[in-house]
Amino acid sequence: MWRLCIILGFFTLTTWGVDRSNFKTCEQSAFCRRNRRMQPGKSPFAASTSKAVQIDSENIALDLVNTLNQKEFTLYLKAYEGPSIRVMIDESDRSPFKRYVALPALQDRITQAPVTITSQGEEKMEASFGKNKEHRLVIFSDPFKIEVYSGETLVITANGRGLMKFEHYREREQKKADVEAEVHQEQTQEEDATKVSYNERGEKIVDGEAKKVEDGDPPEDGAKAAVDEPSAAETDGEDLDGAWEETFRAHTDSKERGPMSVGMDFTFEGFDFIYGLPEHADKFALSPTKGKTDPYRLYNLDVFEYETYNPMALYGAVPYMMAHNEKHTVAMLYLNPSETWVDIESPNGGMLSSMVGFVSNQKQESKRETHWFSETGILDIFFMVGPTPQDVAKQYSGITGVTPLPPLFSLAYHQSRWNYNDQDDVRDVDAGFDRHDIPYDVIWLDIEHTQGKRYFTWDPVRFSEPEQMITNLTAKGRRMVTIIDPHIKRDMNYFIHSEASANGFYIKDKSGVDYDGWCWPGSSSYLDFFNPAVRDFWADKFALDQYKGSTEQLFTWNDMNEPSVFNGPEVTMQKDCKHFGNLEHRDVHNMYGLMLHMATYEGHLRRSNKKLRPFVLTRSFFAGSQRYGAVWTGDNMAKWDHLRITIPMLLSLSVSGITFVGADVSGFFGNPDHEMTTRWYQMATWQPFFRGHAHHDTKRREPWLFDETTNSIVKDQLRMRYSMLPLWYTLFYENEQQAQPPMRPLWWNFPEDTEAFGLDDSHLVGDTLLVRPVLEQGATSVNIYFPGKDTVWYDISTRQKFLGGKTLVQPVTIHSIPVFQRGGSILFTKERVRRCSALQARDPYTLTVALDKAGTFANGTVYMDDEVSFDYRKRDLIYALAEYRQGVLSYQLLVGPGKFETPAWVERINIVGLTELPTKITDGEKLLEFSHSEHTVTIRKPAFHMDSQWSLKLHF
Ligand code: NBV
Repeated sequence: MWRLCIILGFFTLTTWGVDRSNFKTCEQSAFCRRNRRMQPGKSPFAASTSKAVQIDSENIALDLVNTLNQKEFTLYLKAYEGPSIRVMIDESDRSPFKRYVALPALQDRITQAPVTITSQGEEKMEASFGKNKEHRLVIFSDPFKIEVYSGETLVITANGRGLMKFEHYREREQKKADVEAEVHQEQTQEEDATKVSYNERGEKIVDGEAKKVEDGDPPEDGAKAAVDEPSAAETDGEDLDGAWEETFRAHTDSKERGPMSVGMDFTFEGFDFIYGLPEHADKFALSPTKGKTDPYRLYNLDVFEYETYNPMALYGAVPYMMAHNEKHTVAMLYLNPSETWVDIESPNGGMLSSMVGFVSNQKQESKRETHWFSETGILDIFFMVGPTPQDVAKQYSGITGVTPLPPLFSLAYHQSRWNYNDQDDVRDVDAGFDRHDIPYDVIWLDIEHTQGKRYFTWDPVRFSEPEQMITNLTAKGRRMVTIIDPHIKRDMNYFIHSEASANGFYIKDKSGVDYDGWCWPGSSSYLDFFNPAVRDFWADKFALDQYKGSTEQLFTWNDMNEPSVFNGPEVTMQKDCKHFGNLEHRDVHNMYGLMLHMATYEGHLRRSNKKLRPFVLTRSFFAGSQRYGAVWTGDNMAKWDHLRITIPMLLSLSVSGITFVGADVSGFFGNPDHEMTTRWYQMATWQPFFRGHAHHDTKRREPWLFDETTNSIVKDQLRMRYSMLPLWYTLFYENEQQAQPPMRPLWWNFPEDTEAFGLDDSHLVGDTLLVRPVLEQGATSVNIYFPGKDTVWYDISTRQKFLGGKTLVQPVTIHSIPVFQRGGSILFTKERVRRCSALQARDPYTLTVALDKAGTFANGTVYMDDEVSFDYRKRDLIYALAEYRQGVLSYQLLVGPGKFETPAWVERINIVGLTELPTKITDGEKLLEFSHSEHTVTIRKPAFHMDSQWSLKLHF
């Protein structure tokens, strides 16, 4: 009963949005308080730079000491191809406790490269890295700090503000004395700020007395949030309880290993714009937090009805940050999967971010100071030195990997709902799309399709013939996805549970028995995916003879993998739970979702004997999750601010390596009106993962249920998406090859265009399209920024030309959103209307050649393969380049075709942006017919083949 009350309480209390009291503030987290209270100053750490050792050509080591307590640490330097450089700081080998290094986030084959000590002495040492040793890293001994140089430019300083903390492991008896000594030292460094706190009413508590906070007097140091029972003593750090045990609401976290936190400051030198750090429902360019809000929190949580524009934690975490200015792009990965907070400060309160034009005059002011701290683990930091966004993405992909090319159908439109009720409902929805001539590829089944929330089973009444149901869809070229969550119903008659409990495959609670938490099936246990045997066990469950009723065309959706535990602290698992390998849950929390995703992906691989490409969607993620498939932004709402936040959320993910991303269309909770539905479909048409999905309490939303106008716009949008599938598919192939995100910010391809740095309302698709969705209710016009001074842009529907480097106000109607093709690009589309992507496979292509400003040049690539298998890795594919140069349009294969065959041909070529009309167009001796309108020359049926070279010539 008490459990039911907790669950009902959780869902009813939160009817109007997130119940913030379910989630910790920094002040309610002991290690966050301890770290955030530190004041910049002289770091107590010293490095013995003169004794640094070149272990081999790829590894350097040196000792560090905490001069306050003489505790010893080791710093390792490693470099990787790309290049990137890694700094690992851990307790010295003599420590009795081995801390966790988050290796599963890294890709299997991570190629080390030389890093060489070039000078060393008492004060500092230098090491060079990079192909031509062009980059370097300088380590200063006392106080310890690190400078990272990209070429000759200082780009990142680590511990420059002396905020490094490394709470060494200590045996229990010793612990209190050690912590007391440290806290005493910190206090002597701290100033009066530590005596300041804030109570629930937002009143300032100075030396224990409450004072009203004046307007414009923001809380400092994260103290805004209320403490359970705040006392001046506690916020002063004199109370050490939090280091050994802490209580949040009804949950007490026993910390048998005591204080283990680590932290460090990183200053991005010369940068006013930093990005990344998903997942937060916040602006794309990250805002200063210090003195304003809580730090950005990275702690994977199931946040019901999340709020926009704040730094609260959400479902996933990528501790990755990118900094960009006109000359440089750099990034860092702070590889730590325990709870992490990140404070951001800008020397001038972030004013420059909003005054972009000002940036170049104020170079000396430009920097972003960040402070990262985690509950446990080591300091393990990778620096990517750029200098371009493209370089950074490649360097980062060398470490955590890329998104493997998805099967084509998964880039098409998905129709989901919690729930499609039974197999008749599935049949009707499927038929509805056909009846209304609307394309779609995949229908999804949520938790109700199972027998009592037992994953890998089917409700015997409502889904009595699953295989038939799936085969009916597959016969039309469509697919199905079912949800598979990681909480396992504790029912001995359920095969997954009986096998898992017999094998000891569950996470244990602190007393060592199988953890029992409350989730959809009721009392549930959670598989320990950190155990390789469990991942194996799980992967085998996808075999067709184990997952009864499944077929190779059934794909998977992993939800609730933060993990979500309804009666757990902050709706997740107790941190003192125990995993395989002597790990506490706190050590690996942010990676649980990744490990499930990994095991599910492996299951898909195995069931087809590694022939077919998996498709697995996950809600929770970590650095490296891109290797296993797609991510969506969880339970958003049918509200305009949620529609708006989708762009910055997906951009943050995309630049952080997680590129196959989307959000529920048109908001999971609530009932969007016609306008919002329209605007959401128009926006999502241009985002990587495109799925309509809704809560069971919402009205049904299959497109034909909308009013006539909305239905017809949505239908047009879906057809537009299908016509653009060649573009998406090519971009995802290029993403696997070159690590460039398909959905990207404007500055990615216009890195010097400062106007683009702070934009949240538009994005690029590849380097070809500029998309400016309509994000405001009732909008009749929008501001559009066209990047690139020397660039021209063509409206994809009117072909009207716009000059880059300008913001224009453009009228909009409900019928479309502004989308432009870059002058200088060639776009490949498939224009025939089909019911699903599989039916387009043999369809002809249309090429739209949008000429550059001079009207003389354009190019573009296209990719084709069998759309489902891994044969493309044997080069059975076509990757081709079309190029227009001074009147000649040529098409040549860059890779392939190998064994790949296609009858696809070119049915139309549009050339936009010619300065004069051609007198004739020829293909060798042959004359090609063409027509023209104001902006475009169109060649119909040139009948070129897509699997061989061709060219044509325009004569003027
Ligand atoms: O499985 C039910 C839902 C699902 O539809 C949604 O997409 C997930 O984000 N799930 C969360 C659990 C319940 C949410 C209230």
